[in-house]
This record gives sequence, C-alpha cells and structure tokens, in this order.
Amino acid sequence: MTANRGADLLARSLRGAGVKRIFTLSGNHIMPVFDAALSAGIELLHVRHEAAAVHMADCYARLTGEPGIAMVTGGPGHANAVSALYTAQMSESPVVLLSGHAPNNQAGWGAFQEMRQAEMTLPVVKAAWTSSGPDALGRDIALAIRTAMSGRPGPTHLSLPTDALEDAASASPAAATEFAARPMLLSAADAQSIYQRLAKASRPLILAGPASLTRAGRARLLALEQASGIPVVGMESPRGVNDPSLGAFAQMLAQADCVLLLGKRLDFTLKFGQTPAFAADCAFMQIDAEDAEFTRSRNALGARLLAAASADAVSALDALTASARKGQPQAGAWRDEVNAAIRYRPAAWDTAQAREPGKLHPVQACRPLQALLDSHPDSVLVSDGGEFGQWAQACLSAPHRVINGPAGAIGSALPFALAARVAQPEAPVVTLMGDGTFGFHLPEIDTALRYSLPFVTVIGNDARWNAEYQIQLKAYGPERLVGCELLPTRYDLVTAAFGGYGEHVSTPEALAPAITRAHSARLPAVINVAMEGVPAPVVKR
Ligand SMILES: Cc1ncc(C[n+]2csc(CCOP(=O)(O)OP(=O)(O)O)c2C)c(N)n1
Ligand SMILES: [Mg+2]
Repeated sequence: MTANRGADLLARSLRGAGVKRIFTLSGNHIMPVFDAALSAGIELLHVRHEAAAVHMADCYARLTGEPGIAMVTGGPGHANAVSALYTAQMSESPVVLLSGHAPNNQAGWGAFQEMRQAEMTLPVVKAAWTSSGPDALGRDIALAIRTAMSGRPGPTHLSLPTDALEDAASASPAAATEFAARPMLLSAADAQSIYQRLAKASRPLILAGPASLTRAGRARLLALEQASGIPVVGMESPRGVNDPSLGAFAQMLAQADCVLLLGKRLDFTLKFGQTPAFAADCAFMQIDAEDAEFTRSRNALGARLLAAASADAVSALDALTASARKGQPQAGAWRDEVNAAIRYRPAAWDTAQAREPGKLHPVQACRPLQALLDSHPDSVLVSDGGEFGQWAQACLSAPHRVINGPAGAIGSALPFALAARVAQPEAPVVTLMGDGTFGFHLPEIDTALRYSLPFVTVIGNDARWNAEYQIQLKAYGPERLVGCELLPTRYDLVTAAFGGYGEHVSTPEALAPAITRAHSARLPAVINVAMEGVPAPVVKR
C-alpha cells in the first residue's frame, strides 16, 4: 500500500497542524482516511450517529480553543451530520466537517451515495466545497481550518472524493502557518472613539456573542469590565434577553442608553433592538467580523447605529481593554446594579417543592449538583435546552459551561458530555437534560464506555416534551394538549443495560448521595429524576 495517497497528505497535514483526534463514524468513502490516520498518529473516536460526531467536535472546540474535526461518510452519513452543524454555527464554534464523497471521476454518473453535499451544507457553514484531487487536500484542509477559526468562528465543510483520497499525491503537507487563524484587528483609533462614546454614556452596556463565552473568552470579558467599569455581558441563549441564567438582566437592558454589540448579532435574541426590550432612544455601536451584520443592524436601528467597525471579537476585546486601561474606570454603581440583577434569583426557589408526591421540583433536581461543580477548578457544566435546561442554567454555574446555544436545538448535551471528558480528563463533567432530549443520542453511552469517558448526567424526567406542552397549555388551553406526551421511562436502567451507572431518584433527599455515588462510579452515569414538569423560569425582580 502506497503511503502517499491523498488520504495520507490529508492526515499528515492535520497532524502537522496539531490535530490529535477526529470524531467520526465509519463508511466506505472514508476508509482510506481511517487507514492514513493510523499511520499519522491521529486518534479516531468513533460514535453511534454522525450528528453526535459533529456535536462532539463542537464541544471539544469550545472547551479547548482548537478546531474540532468531525469526519463522516458520504451521502446519508453526510446528511445525518448536517443538522448538528447548525448548533455549531449559531454557537460560533470552529468545527470542520469532513465527509466522504463519490469519486470525482464518476461525477454525475449516479455513483454510490452521490449527493450534492457541499450545496446541502452551505446554509449552515462559513464555506463548503469538494476537493478537486489528491494534491489539493493539504491546502484544502488548511483553508477549512483557517476559515473556521478566523473572523466570527464557525463551521466549514470539505467533501473528500474517494479518488482524491486513494490516488497518489505528490504535494507536501500544508505548513502549520497555513492553518493559523488570521486576526481581524480593531484599529487603535476605532477602539479609542468607541470607548470614549461608551464612557460618556450614563448606562452603557457591552454585549458579547457566543464566541466570547468560552472560558478564555469570559476571562477577556471580565478584564474589559474591570478595566472600564462598564458592564460586559455575554449572551448565548436561544431565550435571548430572557435567558434565565442572566437573572433579571432584561430589566437593566431596558434602561441602557448606549449599547456596544461586540460580536453580538442584533437578532431575535435581542428583540432586534426594539422597544420594550430597549429604550426607544438607546444608541448602538457595533464591532463585528462580518459586514452583513452592520447591514442587518442598520435596517433595524437606522440612525441609532452610531458606529460600525470591523474586527474579530478577541481582537476587539483586547483593543478596548487597552483603551480602557489608559484612563480611569467608570464609577461602578451602574455596573454593580447590572451584575446584581444578573445574579438575582427569587428567594422562593430556596423552598421550591413539587406539588405531586414522588417527584422533585426542577430546582431540587439541579441545585445539589453545584457542590460537585465547585469541587474542581476545571469542572464542566453541560446543559441542553427544553424547560429543564432553563432551570439547570439558572441554578448552576461552573468554570466551563457549554450549552446548546442560540440554535435552540435539543439533543447535543450527551455528545457534549463525552467531548467534555475528552477535553478535561480529570475534572467533573456534569450534564443536565430533559427526558425527551436524552433519547436523541442515547447510544452514545456505549461510546462513552468504549473510550472510558465518565460523567454525571441528571435527566429531569417529566415524561413529556414539556417546552412544547407549556406552549400548548398557554396558547390553546388544557383541553387542547396533543402530541407532547412521553413515557416515564427508566433511563437509569437503560444506561445500566449498556454497562453504565444508573440511579432513579424520586425524593429530594436521595439526590445528593446519588450524585456522590454516580461520580465515584467513574462510569457514564445517569440519574433519572422523577420531576414535575413546570414552565421554565422567567426571572423578574
Ligand atoms: C432538534 C429540535 N427538535 C425539536 C425542538 C423543539 N423542542 C424544544 S424544547 C422541546 C422539548 C424538550 O423536551 P425534554 O428534553 O423532555 O425537556 P423538557 O422541556 O420536557 O424539560 C422540543 C421538542 C428543538 N428545539 N430542537
Ligand atoms: Mg421532558
């Protein structure tokens, strides 16, 4: 077997760029890459559904700051992976999806699983294309990674025709510099004028987007807040201004007189900048890597958009912090008020109880996990969506936090948990999701066992798709509930059947000891909590 196939060029280029692992599911088209990865020393972590591979690459990227690489087979394997790209796109996560593809020399013939893959992917990625041949693969993978990491980070896609992978390649692997993100710097003049306008305002706010909500990103947000005295708030929830993890923040947002959108899109999460979410005379400025965002904001705000400057979020944060450090921070009363609102949780939560016997209230199902999260400086909190996810995000915090993000898609949390463990081999990984959500990627328990990836999952089991049930209740009334009921399935027993650790909890006192046992088991662990299905919290003071 020749060791300089296109597949070898691809694998060596990846390894040369520091890529150590690929999240994947096998298939005919990509077997040359499996073979080449073996020689190149790249670990293949193989999963049970292609979307899970993409979700894992997404979480891995968010936690490590490295690109997350997923690889799937052509046609149906590729199609299965596409849905998960939307979560990565909306969370601004640098994922590269590599998909096998029918050979170029059979293009249009009706080849096995031939499909217009790049076109199918385009709406959910920054760039997508099909490699032209073996010698292009080094350059292609470098461009795919560089594009994913630069500007507003996000997914890219490269389709890999089988003849490109199998035919001999004569090109050298792409150099490490070809993979490196290209910074988009904020000019010192823009930084200075934007900062001065903010400093003149009475109630300024800086809003950052999902890319800034990694642990390193949050450290940058804090540095800017401390240097400027201006509140800096990151937003990554599909619930937007009503994100329960931001407490009563919406009430402060409505009082702001000058808002800087720093890599934060002016989209549905911000109610498009309109009243009553914002004061009618609130001024806006925007720093973004994508000109299309300025157009979007101008359409929504007109003359209220005072300034627009191009830069990536990291560069902008650093430049603004440098500007802020040249002067005195603002007096902190407004900042303290905003932060107190964000921390606010109703006192009634401390005594919240389920009305039905044999069930826990969501607060009771979440809060006992905080002790485990507090036990390590690198612990990871993973939360999915649905009503239970909102309670989890409102009740718990951790040094690393990974949520489903503005995509609002459910199902990613279990694959996220596995990837979190890969990224953080020692720290507790705590995952919370609803019972409906758990069903999406349940067989990844098997993957977790194969790779010895322990974590603790709490399932808030209310035996329904409660988020949608609550919509029906509110919009159509209790007589018109349809299509949202599930069974009170014992997901702990399902987990145990795979070989993982399972417990069922139906009283509040039983949860804390169950968490301790689940953590000590050093297995993928699922605590199935019988939970009352209540609406997600909307926090107001
Ligand atoms: C991929 C995807 N499918 C469907 C939805 C719509 N949806 C949002 S939350 C939800 C219910 C989730 O149920 P569960 O995981 O049990 O959590 P619960 O709301 O019951 O706490 C559904 C169906 C979605 N957001 N994403
Ligand atoms: Mg549910």
